Parts: sequence; C-alpha cells; structure tokens
Amino acid sequence: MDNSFEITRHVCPRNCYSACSILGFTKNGHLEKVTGDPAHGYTKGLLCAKGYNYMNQVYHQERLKYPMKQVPRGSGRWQRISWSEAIETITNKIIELYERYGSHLSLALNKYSGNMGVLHHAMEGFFNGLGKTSRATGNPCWAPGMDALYFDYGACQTSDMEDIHDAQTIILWGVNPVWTSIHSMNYIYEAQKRGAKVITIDPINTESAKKSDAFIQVKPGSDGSLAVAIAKYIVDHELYDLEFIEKHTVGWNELKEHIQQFSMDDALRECGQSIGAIQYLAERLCRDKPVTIWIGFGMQRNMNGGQNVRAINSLAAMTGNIGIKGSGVQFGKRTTEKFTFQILNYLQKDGIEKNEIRTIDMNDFALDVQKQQDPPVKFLWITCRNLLTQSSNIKQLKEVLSAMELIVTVEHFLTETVQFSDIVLPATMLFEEWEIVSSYWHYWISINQPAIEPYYESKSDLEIARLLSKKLNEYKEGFSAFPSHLTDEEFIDQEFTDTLYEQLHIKNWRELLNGPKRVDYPKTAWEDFKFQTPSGKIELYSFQAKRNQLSPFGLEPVELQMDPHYPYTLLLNHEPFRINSQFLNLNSFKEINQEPSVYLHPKLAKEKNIQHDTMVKLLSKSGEIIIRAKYSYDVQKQTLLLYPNHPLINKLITFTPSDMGQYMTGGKGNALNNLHVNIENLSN
Ligand SMILES: Nc1nc2c(c(=O)[nH]1)N[C@H]1C(S)=C(S)[C@@H](COP(=O)(O)OP(=O)(O)OC[C@H]3O[C@@H](n4cnc5c(=O)[nH]c(N)nc54)[C@H](O)[C@@H]3O)O[C@H]1N2
Ligand SMILES: Nc1nc2c(c(=O)[nH]1)N[C@H]1C(S)=C(S)[C@@H](COP(=O)(O)OP(=O)(O)OC[C@H]3O[C@@H](n4cnc5c(=O)[nH]c(N)nc54)[C@H](O)[C@@H]3O)O[C@H]1N2
Ligand code: SF4
Ligand SMILES: [Mo]
Repeated sequence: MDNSFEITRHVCPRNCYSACSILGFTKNGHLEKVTGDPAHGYTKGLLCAKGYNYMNQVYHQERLKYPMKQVPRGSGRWQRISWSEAIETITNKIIELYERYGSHLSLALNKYSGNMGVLHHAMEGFFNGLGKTSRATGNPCWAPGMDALYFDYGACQTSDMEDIHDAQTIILWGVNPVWTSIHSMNYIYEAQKRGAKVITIDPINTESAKKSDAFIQVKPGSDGSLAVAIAKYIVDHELYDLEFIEKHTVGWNELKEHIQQFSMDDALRECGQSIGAIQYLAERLCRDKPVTIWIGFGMQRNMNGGQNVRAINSLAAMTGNIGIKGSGVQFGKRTTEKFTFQILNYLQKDGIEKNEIRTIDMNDFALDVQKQQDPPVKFLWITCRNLLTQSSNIKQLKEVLSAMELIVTVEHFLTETVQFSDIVLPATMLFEEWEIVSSYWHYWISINQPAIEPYYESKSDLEIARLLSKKLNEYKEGFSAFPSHLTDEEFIDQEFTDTLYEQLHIKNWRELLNGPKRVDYPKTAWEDFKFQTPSGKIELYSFQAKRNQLSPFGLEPVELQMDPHYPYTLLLNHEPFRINSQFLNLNSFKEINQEPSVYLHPKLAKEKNIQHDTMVKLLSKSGEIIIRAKYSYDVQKQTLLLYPNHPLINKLITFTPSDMGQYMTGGKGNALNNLHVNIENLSN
C-alpha cells in the first residue's frame, strides 16, 4: 500500500440499511480514493456502487460552493452572497417574525433522510433552543410497520443477520435486498448454500425474487388476505405450534374462531393465489423451521400496510417462529436509541418559554401547513430533504411554498427544492465533518472524521446551527439556547453514556476511529420471550389495537378499494443506483439512470393497444405525465412498474394515509404504493 496516503474513517450516513464504514485515502488535502472498511463486521469492507463513487460526488462539477440567494424565488437568477449576509438575512427574519407573532411558531423545519447522523440533528436542536416552533414530524419509510410490531410484540427488534445462517426458510416479504440492502444478500446466499430455501413474496418479479428458490407474485396490498389463507390452511390441517402458542401468546382461541368466518376462496381471489401456493407456504412455515421472515418497507406503504404486517406477525407466532435462533420477523430497529440526543436538549428555561412543538405531518405536509393559521407558517428551513421530488401533493406544496416569506435550503446540489428557495446554503459532505452514525438494521456504530477541508465555503448543518445561535444571541442574550461554543467533538462526547461504552467494550468514542464496534444486543430478537406488550406475550388479540380503533386481530384481511377510472397500481420501487433522490446526478450513473420507463405486461399492452417502446400517458387523480412504455413479464396485468426514477412522478401522488404509524412515529405512514393510475396509448 502507498504509505503517503492519510487514511481516515467515515460512515455512509444515507437512509440505507447498511450504514457502511468507509476508509478515505487523502493526499495533499485531496481525497484520492475510498474503499470499504474491513473492520466493519456487517458490511465487511464492501460498499455499493454509490459508495465506491463517493469521490465523484464530493468533487462533482455541480456541487454547491457558496451561499446564494435567488431573487425572485423560482427565477433561476442566483447571486452569490457571503455567509454573513446569509446569516444576517435569516436571523433578521427570525427576529421580525418573533416580534410580529410573539412566538416562533411561524418558523417550520422540514428535515428528513439526506443524512441520518446524530449531529445532523443540529437544526432540530437549534429549533428546540428557540422555544415553540413548527416541525415536520412522522415518517415515510416504516411508520405502519413500526406500529404493527408495537401492537403485537411490544417493540421493534431485529436479530443479527448472522442468525439467518440457522434459518431453514427465509421469506423476503415485500423487500428487495438485491437493490436496497446488498450486504444482507451475502448472509442470505450463505444460508442458501447451507440448504435454506428463500421465498420472495412481491407483486414484481424482482432481482431478489430471481435469486430465490420460490416466488409468490401477489396483488399489491393483498398480503393480509394471503396471510389469512395461509393461517386458515394451518388451522384446518392443525399444523400450528401449540406448545409455543400456549407459552408465548394470548388470544389464540379468539383468533381460531375469528379465522373461521373467512372463506378460503375469497382469500385466494383477493391475493390472486392458488391453493397449491398456500399449501407450499403453510408447510414451509410449519415444517421447514426455523423460518426468518423479512418484512420490507415496500409492502407496508399501503393503506392497509400496518394491518398486513400484523397478519405476518401472527403467522410467525402461530407457527412458533419467534425468539428461536434462525427464526423471527425482521423489519428494523432504532439503534439510535442508545445515544443521549443531548443535541436536542438545549431548551429555553422553564418560565421563559416551554419547548412545545407544533407538529406538521411530514407525509401530508402541504395540506397540514395550510391548516396552521395561528400563526401561519412564514419561514421554512429545509435540510436533508428534497421536498419537491419526494413528497405527495406537489401542486399544493408549490402553492404553500409560494406563501412563505423566506425559504432556506441547505444542500449539496441545486435540487428541485433549492430552485424553489430564496437562500441556499452549501453543506459539507461526510469527508469534511465529524459525525456518529448507527443503523436501523445492524448493530454497528461508527464515527465519521473529517479527511479534507470543507468544499469551498460549505459548512456542516451543525456549524450553521451554531452560527445562527450566536447571531441571535447578539440581538438578545439567551434568545437561542443552542450552544454556539461547543465543538463538534464536544457534541460527540455528550452523546455517549457509560452504559453505551460498556455495551461497545470501549472507554472513549475515539477508539471507534480504529474501527466500528457492535453494540451488545442479543443476537436473536425476543430470545428471552419477554414481550413488551401489556400481557408480556405476543398478542394475537390486542386490546391496545382495539383501543386505537383498529382490529384487535392481526389476521384481518383489508381489501383495497380500486377506482375503476384508475384500475392499475403503479409501483415506484427503491432502486440500486440512487437513494431516494440522491446520486441520480453522478456522471458514472447517467448512462444507467437514463430515460424513465413504465413497464407493463404484454397482455395489458395488447388490451390497451400499446406498442413496446412507445410514448404513453399515465394518469392519476392528481395529474398526468407522458412517459415511455416497455413490455415486461416481471409485472402482472394489474401492476405497472416505473424504472428508473422520474423526478416528476410524485406529481401523480395525492397523499393517502396508511392505517398506522401514529403511535411510534407521531403520524400515519404514507401509502405511496396506493398510487392508482390509468395508462393510455397517446393516439387516444
Ligand atoms: N439502493 C437503494 N437502497 C435503499 C433506498 C434506495 O432508494 N436505493 N432507499 C432506502 C429507504 S429510504 C428505504 S425506506 C428502503 C426501502 O427498502 P425496500 O423495502 O426494500 O424497498 P421498496 O422498493 O420500497 O419495496 C420493496 C419491495 O416491496 C414490493 N411491494 C410493493 N408493494 C407491495 C405489496 O403490497 N406487497 C408485497 N408483498 N410487496 C410489495 C415492491 O415491489 C418492492 O420489490 O431502502 C433503503 N435502501
Ligand atoms: N415516489 C416516491 N416518493 C417517495 C418514496 C418512493 O419510494 N417513491 N420514498 C419515500 C421514502 S421511503 C423516503 S425515505 C423519502 C426520502 O426523501 P428525502 O428525505 O427528501 O431524501 P433524499 O431524496 O434521499 O435526500 C434529500 C436531500 O438531502 C441532501 N443531503 C444529503 N446529505 C446532506 C447533508 O449532510 N446536509 C444537508 N443539508 N443535505 C443533505 C441530498 O443532497 C438530497 O437532495 O422519500 C419518500 N418519497
Ligand atoms: S448507500 Fe448503503 S450500501 Fe451504499 S455505501 Fe452507503 S450505506 Fe453502504
Ligand atoms: Mo425511506
């Protein structure tokens, strides 16, 4: 190895299962190359194509270099400004609005998944330090599933992926890890080599389905009916695990009775399966144990998504596939719960102003902002978020943004959202800042250190928060409680507790610069069978769910209503060469991320008189777009697939709440996959 490189440790902070540890190689202040970090026990030194391309993102020709303002908003007439002008304009507006309304409620923050690091909570921390403000809350990724796991098991827990080596059967239920969680595939392939059978349940014949031993092609949103059919088969053939049920569940007798009312024929029709497929799945669940079921985020982004996850939870329980090595329901977990999040806790002193957040639903942002009138939202801070490509109700969102007095976006690139802002502040990237990143999937915690100077005049979100706080306190001492004197490293110091150090087997977080460490969580989720529900057992019948106006039973099929004008479901799945809206502009991916197309089954194409590789119109309740159509046997007749991502596709989406999410994430999930459309030949 060339010893003249300085080697530094980084961690990919994207909203991705892997949270890879990365080694940066720097020479003369220039990042020369990146590799995966072999010290990371989960990702084992491998990155995805995006990770290996980080250099090209850091030195991308379009990366923002300076603060800029745009007058008027949306005109494209950007003008470079100094940091002091930017901070002054922003703080003056904050003060003016405070004086006008007597509180900071007219300030709103919309931040989500651009960077998931702990120190990237600085803007939430800054807003907390002002007093009462407005805040986008909720979660588009996993809200319904989180609540479902909460109702049935009492919490979200995942087993270490190494446990999957002991599985006999692995069910990938609405998840496509070949695209979205590549490191997990190595564990799955290992298990397959040992003889485990992998089954994918998905409306699309995905890359993961193609690597599986069996593929069950379901109708979108019909997983609850599929689970009911399997449960009925299991009950009828007495295949359930009675010993497990008696020891670890409540509500079995009620459930057995409840299932009787559903007809097998109805359930089969709703999910589009044959009895042979049901028999196959029932037998794998009961005879080829232990069974690991990985429930994806994709399948729960439905109006009935939470209920469908609960149906799978019940199936896993009645077949005794919980708490035993190699079994379990995998969904996700918040490893971030280990940190103090002191960064959020610099509040105004009691008596001056209590910290109360006015919540605005992140998934229904446009309409919910409009509802807030006392006072109205006049100032919007957007960070780590590309609102105008990732949200629903884009048309209303633009109207809402037009009514703001100041929009500030902190970004790396001139995104669609930046183009709708007044001021853009350039953000540093992972090679230019300190950060702590953990995963929602594995248990490894990593520290990110700076390798190079910030790109041109870019600053971290934390540094921006400090600058704002300092300036506001010049106006009035104590106006902002966010500490402007603490360094990045001091902020990191405060995030670790003695308990966490013990669980990581280290004495100081700086030891993580020698390599990430695994937190001592039990390897197998629920191995102590102490469920965190009110009964302490798995609740096949949940009073808590009932109190929340939900079915007490997980096994409850909820059929999706289709509008005959829009009879097809358009899926916009997460893709390998982007993370949401990020990386699409990488030069090396431009060839891959070419023109978006809608894929349809040739039988549907015939009915609609659509030729392969021609332009078609896609229509939804909210709008229409013209797009290229291609034939595919990977989709069924009632499902269309969009690939690669289309930045304008979200204009077709009207926000539809999913059934759950309130409990664990503060708002219902976004049923993005209930995007019902029609498709027309252009000559119509
Ligand atoms: N490369 C890459 N990785 C990513 C991301 C990315 O954009 N790119 N995004 C990250 C983020 S933010 C998230 S939330 C996750 C998402 O990770 P995943 O959950 O894996 O991704 P999705 O593409 O949302 O959905 C997975 C699968 O669910 C299927 N599906 C859709 N509807 C249904 C249904 O009704 N029933 C069933 N059984 N299946 C259904 C889809 O066809 C798809 O194959 O990935 C993370 N990782
Ligand atoms: N049609 C459709 N819409 C969807 C989805 C879908 O599947 N289909 N998925 C939904 C899901 S699951 C999610 S998670 C959301 C994601 O939506 P968003 O949270 O908006 O996520 P991204 O598009 O990944 O990134 C947002 C922006 O953050 C910027 N960024 C990255 N790092 C930093 C940083 O350190 N500082 C600052 N200030 N900015 C940074 C990036 O450049 C990027 O422009 O989209 C949702 N919307
Ligand atoms: S996007 Fe995911 S897989 Fe790729 S480098 Fe980042 S964390 Fe790793
Ligand atoms: Mo997500």
